[in-house]
Amino acid sequence: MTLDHTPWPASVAARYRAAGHWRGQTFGALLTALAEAHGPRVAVVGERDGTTSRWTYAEFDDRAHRIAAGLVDSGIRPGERVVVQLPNVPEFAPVLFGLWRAGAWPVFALPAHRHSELRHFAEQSEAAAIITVGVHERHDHAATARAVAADVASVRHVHVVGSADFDDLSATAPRELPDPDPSGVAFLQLSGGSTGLPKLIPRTHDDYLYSVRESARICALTPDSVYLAALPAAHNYPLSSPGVLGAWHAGAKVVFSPRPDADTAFRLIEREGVTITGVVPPLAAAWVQTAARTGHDLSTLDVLLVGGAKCGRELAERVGPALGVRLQQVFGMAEGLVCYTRLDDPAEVVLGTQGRPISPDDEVRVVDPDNPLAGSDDLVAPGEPGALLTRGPYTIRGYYRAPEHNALAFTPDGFYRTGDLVRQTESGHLEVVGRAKEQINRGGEKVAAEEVEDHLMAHPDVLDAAVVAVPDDYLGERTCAYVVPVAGAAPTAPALRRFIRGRGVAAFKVPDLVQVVEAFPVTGVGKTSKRELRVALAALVKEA
Ligand code: J2J
Repeated sequence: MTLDHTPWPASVAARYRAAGHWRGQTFGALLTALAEAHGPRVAVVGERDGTTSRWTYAEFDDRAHRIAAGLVDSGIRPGERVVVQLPNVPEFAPVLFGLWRAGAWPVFALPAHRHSELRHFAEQSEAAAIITVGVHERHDHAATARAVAADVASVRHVHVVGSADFDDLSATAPRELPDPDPSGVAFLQLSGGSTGLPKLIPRTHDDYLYSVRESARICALTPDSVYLAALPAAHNYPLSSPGVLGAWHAGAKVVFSPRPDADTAFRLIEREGVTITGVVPPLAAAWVQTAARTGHDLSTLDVLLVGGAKCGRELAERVGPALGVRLQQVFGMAEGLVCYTRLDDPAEVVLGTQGRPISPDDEVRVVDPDNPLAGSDDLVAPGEPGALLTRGPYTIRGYYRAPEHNALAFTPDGFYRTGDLVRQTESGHLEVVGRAKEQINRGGEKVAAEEVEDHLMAHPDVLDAAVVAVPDDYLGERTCAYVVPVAGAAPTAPALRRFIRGRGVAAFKVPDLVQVVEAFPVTGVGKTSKRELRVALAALVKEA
């Protein structure tokens, strides 16, 4: 039998259990324990359609039980996949734990995803259902979900939070359901991707709970902490680093911010006494700017995590003084490995590195950056930059249903090729110095070059396309699509951008710049040279 995912070797799993990393607890069981320990304390604050909800741990637990029972009654079986596309609404919390208690696997779509991505997730996972909202930020998510359901035969139900159907689900009488296997898959997270459509990442209860528990400890969360989910909570970073799950693990209060902008976030920080949150560098920069003129009292805010993309030294130095917080850099990935600077690290480490791994059992190898297939033995000299490989108690050994891709993305001895270029300091801290994957990091939002190229090439006027990153003061990087037209055609940049949008993709993937060129520079072997495209574009940007 071929498995859909690659488990850790039995001896390695036994070692992680013996070390106390994997404790055999499911997320459903965790919530039961939290409700017992913190029942009357507030767990969830969030707004939807102008109404604010405030649920205690006991209410959160009860809602999750009801939704689980409702899902099982609707025919959802353990191990079935359910695509979840929810913005930061309070229902995110009980839906997630309801799915876990039903034994179903959430597949985490981002609110920005559109038909093409949702359809891919549903097809790839053979999802049985989609859970979403109605109209949010002017997009009708329910309509998109229904269109996807019509396209993908496996999808039997679409549940829309806020609809009568969802109210029925949430009103089902709670009952005990069998607890799933804690060593089994709990959910599918999304990869930022570099080749084609995003890969699905199978994470287990055991491995993810370990990273969540340790993240909560490293970020010093206590029941008195208040975590603001400023970024979309389904993303691995606000979900788990330490994220909403880390906050609940500590018995803290989670506040869902409907949007990440400074005005919205600052209002909630003041109103709810937020102590900790996580943002991407462009957002940190915007918050720093707004802080100087805000009337809001941000004095409760103690820790600001910055990660998802490189936080430059200059920004790192401004964050603390401008916002009156302690900066914590975080470098993580949905595939596993997460590094933090520690709250007691010297300033030099906090300002100049992206931290060190969560676990003493995270294995990090920095290898020959010029050999894309370098193994875990091809190490660079200590302190030299190289390609980061990693293996450990919460880093996957393979993507979901992707054997060909896995053969490239993992070494034979199970290390994940992160595609990041790093330098490791003597103290073991990592500094991210670049990237060796065909991905653009647009202020923390990941764009796989090939995915956008494939969309462009579907246009009848386009012969060839190459999408590259261009430096950007605000986002760090923006996307530029180089396009070679078919003979006689003259596609324009606005038309191509419109075309991409019309194919139903997340707005952040629509190229920021489009350059129509006669031909691509080629390398010695006749391949499109993205490096030359980048150089050419840098020159163009300078001229402009
Ligand atoms: C440079 N690049 C970074 C950083 C991520 C915590 C934090 C972030 C993510 C995340 C996450 C970076 N400096 N500080 O899942 O749990 C780039 C790297 C990495 C990729 C992973 C978490 N922090 N990156 O961003 O799966 O290139 O996860 O490999 O979206 O983001 O992207 P993603």
